[in-house]
Amino acid sequence: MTGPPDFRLEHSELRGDDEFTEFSNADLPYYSDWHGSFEKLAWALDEETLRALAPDVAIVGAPFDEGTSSRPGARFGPRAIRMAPTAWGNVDAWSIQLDVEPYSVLKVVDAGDAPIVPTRFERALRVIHEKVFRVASAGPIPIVLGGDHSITYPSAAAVARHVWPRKVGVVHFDAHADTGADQWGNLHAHGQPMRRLIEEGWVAGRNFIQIGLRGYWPDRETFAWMREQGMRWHTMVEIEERGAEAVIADAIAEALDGPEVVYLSVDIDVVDPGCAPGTGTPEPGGILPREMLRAVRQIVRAVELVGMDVVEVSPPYDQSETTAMLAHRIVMEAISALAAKRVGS
Ligand SMILES: [Mn+2]
Repeated sequence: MTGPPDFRLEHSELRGDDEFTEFSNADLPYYSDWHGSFEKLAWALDEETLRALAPDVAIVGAPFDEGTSSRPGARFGPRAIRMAPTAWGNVDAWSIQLDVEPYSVLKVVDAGDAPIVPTRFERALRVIHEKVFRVASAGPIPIVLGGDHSITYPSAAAVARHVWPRKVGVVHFDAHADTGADQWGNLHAHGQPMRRLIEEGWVAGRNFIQIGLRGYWPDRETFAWMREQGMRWHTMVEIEERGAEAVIADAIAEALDGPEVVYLSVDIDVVDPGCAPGTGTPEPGGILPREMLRAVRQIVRAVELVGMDVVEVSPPYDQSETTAMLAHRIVMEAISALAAKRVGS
């Protein structure tokens, strides 16, 4: 009698040079792109098309939520944000807030999703990095739709790599610092991206500025690590006491204390869950949508924006598409602010 077979738990992720094109569009999961572009904008799915169209801004989807620690669903974020019922898809769109017609000033395209497939965590982060790097290298400012916050590590690193040797400051809106050492042993889950960006040297700690922190995570030890890195943060309590506009002005100055350019990362959970319920790790007591939109306008007009992401929209937990609409509007305010800056309105 021979014994039972060995339990061969082999690593299932393939390794190869062609990971990016490993799957055809038809192979990608149903929630990946191809349903409709952001704002019905033209697609620019490959580098050749991007270079031919020479856009100012390109939307990129990162449908990935395997970094979540609590409620999943952010893989459906790009699709929901693209399809938010506030989309006009109208070249005449005029911003009442900024007195500008964004699409008559800027060329904006949708570069589609990074070719992510579920169950392959590391590959997902690699193809996000590659996609964002390819888009940025072709010219436009990438605006990435998450996905959970783990996508900011490959995305911000891609933008920092593109602008190198210029230094990037980060303005990061979030209820949580996302600077944890690991999450059940995983270094790249959605509670770790900011720590990896600093540890690996993509962004200097002192130019990593966080806004909206509150609640009960991370712990004291993690905040001590953040202090050692020279990180600066503005809690929700500070916003309550000083008002958002003054706090944002400080954050801009701190991010640009050295660097010339800024990457903006918006975790939708910085907004109060009463106004943005569709997210994985809600934290009561957040900012209002109008403060968020105003902050985006304030920042984008003041800095040279080189990249941006809007993350943690989880449509299965959303109500009446409220959260997807807000995320859509955050992107719209950034595009309109870029346009307003261009024409000086
Ligand atoms: Mn986050």
